[in-house]
Amino acid sequence: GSAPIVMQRNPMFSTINADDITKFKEILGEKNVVQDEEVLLAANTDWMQKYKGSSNLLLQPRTTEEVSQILKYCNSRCLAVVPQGGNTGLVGGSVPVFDEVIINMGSMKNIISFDKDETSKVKAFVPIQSGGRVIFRKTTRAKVIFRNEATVPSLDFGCFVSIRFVMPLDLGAKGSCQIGGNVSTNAGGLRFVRYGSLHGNVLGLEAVLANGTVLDMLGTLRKDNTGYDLKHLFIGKTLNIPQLFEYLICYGDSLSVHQNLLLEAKRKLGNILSAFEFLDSHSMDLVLNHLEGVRNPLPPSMHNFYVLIETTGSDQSYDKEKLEAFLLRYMEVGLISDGVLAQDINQAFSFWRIREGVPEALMKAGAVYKYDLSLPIEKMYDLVEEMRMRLGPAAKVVGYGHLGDGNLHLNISLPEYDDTVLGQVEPFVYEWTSKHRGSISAEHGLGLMKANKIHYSKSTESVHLMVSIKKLLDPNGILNPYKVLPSSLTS
Ligand code: 2HG
Ligand code: ZN
Repeated sequence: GSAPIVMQRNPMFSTINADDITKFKEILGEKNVVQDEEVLLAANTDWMQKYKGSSNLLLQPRTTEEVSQILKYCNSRCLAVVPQGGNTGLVGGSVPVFDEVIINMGSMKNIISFDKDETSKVKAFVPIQSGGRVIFRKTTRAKVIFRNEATVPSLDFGCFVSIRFVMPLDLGAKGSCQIGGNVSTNAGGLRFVRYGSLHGNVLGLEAVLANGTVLDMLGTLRKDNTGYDLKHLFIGKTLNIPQLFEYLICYGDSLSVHQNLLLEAKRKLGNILSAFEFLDSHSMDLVLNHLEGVRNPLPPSMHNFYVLIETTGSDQSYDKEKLEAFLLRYMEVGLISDGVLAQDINQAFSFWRIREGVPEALMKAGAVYKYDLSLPIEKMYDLVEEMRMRLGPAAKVVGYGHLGDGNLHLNISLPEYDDTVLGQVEPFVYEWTSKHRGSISAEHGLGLMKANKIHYSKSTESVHLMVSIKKLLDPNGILNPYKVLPSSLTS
């Protein structure tokens, strides 16, 4: 069953005809104009199998010039498009809603250059998925060496990482997401607490506007105050730091205790702290029940919250000692009930597997309603508890996420999608968040799911300015329609 989103196809958009296909084949060559049913079915369906489009055409450009030509043509014909990267989005932003043409960016994956001194000028082209306004340049795939300098060739992380350089972004979807999608959606992820948002980590980009205009904003200057900073995204900057990682998983009784622990971690671990993640015991149970080979490294107990702490520093024995002392000290004062320090990289991966495995376990458990909220940390878990009370035994309510960033992933798991349950969840969850001055999307974006909910987090004036910007860059609204902004204002 899919989530019901009632929406009309915008009649302004044309539908594909034989001449269009001929034109696309002229631009891209026969084999990059894909009409194969199986390929289309996969590209029409999102990772959660919740949003399904009905596009009949997928295009695979290989250069900026090709992207530009496709868009120029689509714009002149008023054909709507959806740029698609790894299609790992969680809010229905990366798949067509109706018959939009899918522009698959997977062929544009070259690393053009890597400047070992400063910045990676790695370029390829990957689309904006949910913002849908520009298509930009950046690498998509590279062999990754990360976390303790272990080589993990099977992970095609959507960004460039090499020994001694660390990409300031890591997220659960690393195996299939693409850097274009990451940057275009300003993906948050697991290291935000240390490196901050991609807005601050991207030096430049190349963008193709809806009418095919190519904007070269590929500057690599650190300081440049000439006019508006139009790029505001893209060209990743890797950080030249030796990466020695240490990991601690620990648990305790209440999340408010873990909030204190976070404050202490910021104070005591300071600049080596690189992740502070949490999951509640309900999430832990899901992972243990649904994922093979995962086990709880801590002795069985009645504790309610788990926290995974990662540090990244330059002096292994010093960093390890620091983390050990941290564990002992906070066990003594009762903030932590028990904890385990990873002894090697495999154990570290097994800790991460628990945390990163929560969304996967939820998928296996059935249907999920996902909410990705920024909330004041001290209020955060109240919402989970209220929701649990509200829904009773009809659903399993779990809370996990990036505690270090005040980002809660509230997930509601049930055997199948159920409108009655949904009616109890929404708009309650948005109202609650708005009342506490939180954000209804900390990192996943608004996509299709929350396009009409933006007012819970943004003022009318701000939304109108966003609509004006969208209209300026994409006057016909062909780029990823129905997403992000309320359709009543954009069409
Ligand atoms: C994570 O932090 C991702 O694991 C996914 O942002 C969260 O599925 C979710 O709700
Ligand atoms: Zn997350």
